[in-house]
Amino acid sequence: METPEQDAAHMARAVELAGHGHGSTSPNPLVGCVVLDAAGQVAGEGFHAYAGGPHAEVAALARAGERARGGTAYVTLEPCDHTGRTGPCSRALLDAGVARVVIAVTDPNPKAAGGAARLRAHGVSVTSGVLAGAAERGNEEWLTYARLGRSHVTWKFAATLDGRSAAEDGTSQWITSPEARADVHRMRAAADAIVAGIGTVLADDPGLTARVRDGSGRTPLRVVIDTEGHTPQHARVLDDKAPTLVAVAEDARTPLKADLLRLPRHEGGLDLGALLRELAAREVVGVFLEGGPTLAGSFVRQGLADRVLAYVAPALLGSGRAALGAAGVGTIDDVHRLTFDDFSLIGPDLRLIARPAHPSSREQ
Ligand code: AOF
Ligand code: ZN
Repeated sequence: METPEQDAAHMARAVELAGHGHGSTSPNPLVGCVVLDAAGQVAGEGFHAYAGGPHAEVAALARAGERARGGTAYVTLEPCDHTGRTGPCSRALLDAGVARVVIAVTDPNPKAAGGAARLRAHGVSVTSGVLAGAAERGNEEWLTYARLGRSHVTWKFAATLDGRSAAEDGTSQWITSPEARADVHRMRAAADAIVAGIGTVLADDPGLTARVRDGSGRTPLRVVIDTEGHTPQHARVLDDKAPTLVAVAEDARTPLKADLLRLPRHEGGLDLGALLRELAAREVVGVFLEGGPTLAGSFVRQGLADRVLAYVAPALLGSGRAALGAAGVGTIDDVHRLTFDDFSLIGPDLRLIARPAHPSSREQ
């Protein structure tokens, strides 16, 4: 049997493989798998590439062939035990004669879970929880969606070093570099939906489209948070380049001709939890929240900003609009504490990824 160090190393590779599916598996998870032969040599690797395609285990077993017999499989998510778009991976692992299965994270999807128990019942040795933290982070959007029944939110902003997203006169173009903006496009294209508030639509008339290059023909859904239904009929966000949903209050009186999503009011705006549950029902796993600060403040206040993606330019404004509007903090005790997950230089700018110190999606 492999040592805990070997388990961690092979699972780290499985987590890396899972990431290859980033942006193309929705509404399914990112999953990676490494299969060792009985002698402990890597016999096959696989990952889940697109919904409806082979699961990671099946892809890795296909590469391993007969060498899987008596071997060990490392999977970032508990193998499924159901027949959905494809057959059960528990069965595929048993048929291949795998002797040991190492799992990072338990499958929260009640329709598919049960693979670990099935494997154990058939005499396979099962180890769970290996490198669970890394596997959780790699698949956080889908895990939030599957556990909480709502879409996961990445709030993106660009700001100067002193945290400002626009100058005093409202001008805000090109705070960050072309390299940072290209990175934003990549991150945005991996989302299932792009969300903006009516303030941003009225001020900037953004198209909110993303250049998706995975060949799937997929275009992220555009969502405007527009409590009273004030989106101009000629706004670019209503053009035919991508589908658009305009979220308005249940009782909003609006002449707008668009796909309207009526939601309960909440604290002067809309109930954003209800929005994210409605989006999840439409198989939106991850949303990319852009603009503006008022809407972002509402998401933060309602505890619904799961990940913060900040592009910080080495520049100072000293006055002008803050990146984040009121977020329900009156005193320092109420501060929203985050932890940094990652930082990198993108051109001259700094990219920071942070998440709430007490995330809502993590199992307690
Ligand atoms: C995947 N890829 O590698 C694994 C999954 O839609 P289906 O029938 O393909 O089943 C999707 C469910 O299967 C998914 O929600 C998850 O619970 C489980 N495991 N899914 O798409 C994979 N291992
Ligand atoms: Zn499966």
